Amino acid sequence: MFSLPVPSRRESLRRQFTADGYVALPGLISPTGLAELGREARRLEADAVRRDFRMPCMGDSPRHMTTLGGDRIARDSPVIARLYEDRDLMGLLSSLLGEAAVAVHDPVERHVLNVLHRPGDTHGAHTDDYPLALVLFLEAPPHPADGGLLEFRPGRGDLGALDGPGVHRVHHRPADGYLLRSDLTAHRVTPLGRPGLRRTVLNFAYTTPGRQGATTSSASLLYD
Ligand SMILES: O=C(O)CCC(=O)C(=O)O
Ligand SMILES: [Fe+2]
Repeated sequence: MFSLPVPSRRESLRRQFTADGYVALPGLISPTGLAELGREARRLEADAVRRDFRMPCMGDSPRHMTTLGGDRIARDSPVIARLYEDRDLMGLLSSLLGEAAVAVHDPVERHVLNVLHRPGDTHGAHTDDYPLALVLFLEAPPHPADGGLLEFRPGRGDLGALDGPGVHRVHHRPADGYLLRSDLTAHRVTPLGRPGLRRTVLNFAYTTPGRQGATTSSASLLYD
């Protein structure tokens, strides 16, 4: 399912991750994995819920997207639930973090599906409850000018930093992944620019030993 970076590349990826709180993992999903996860996501999307609101605990930043929480995903997609606990994948994440990465206990937040599919759809500014977000791209707008870009500000957890200098803006393609130090790095997804675009991701959240429990109400508002 995954084409994991070879061990000899991991030290330089770890250094990038430590420096920026972000590391790109292009082509992380194998071609057969992308086909299978795409089928799973299309099936799951039928039960996903449209969300249009502002997130009170995240500076009233906008959410315009369709989501499905992890408890529903685990029930309806054993493939994704198994993949989340893949030993080789968690080994990679541990080596990039420089300490053990472990599964999140909360069944809602451990793996979620986020679909942006209407013009203006956006996942507004926030930080996550858990330290690691592995985001897997199943669909993405073809061109950076179409929107759906990840914006983040290395080393800054305050959401206002996203409107200042030093913001990184990244385009991803289907089958790409990235790892984000998501509790300490303010991030958001820019609005889709025109009709006909879709951006579908799975977000796998991981934590460190002994650190469990949500710190904000944001996940319950977005996924319950
Ligand atoms: O879709 C993305 O690239 C970011 C997702 C995200 O930030 C989240 O699910 O918390
Ligand atoms: Fe996030």
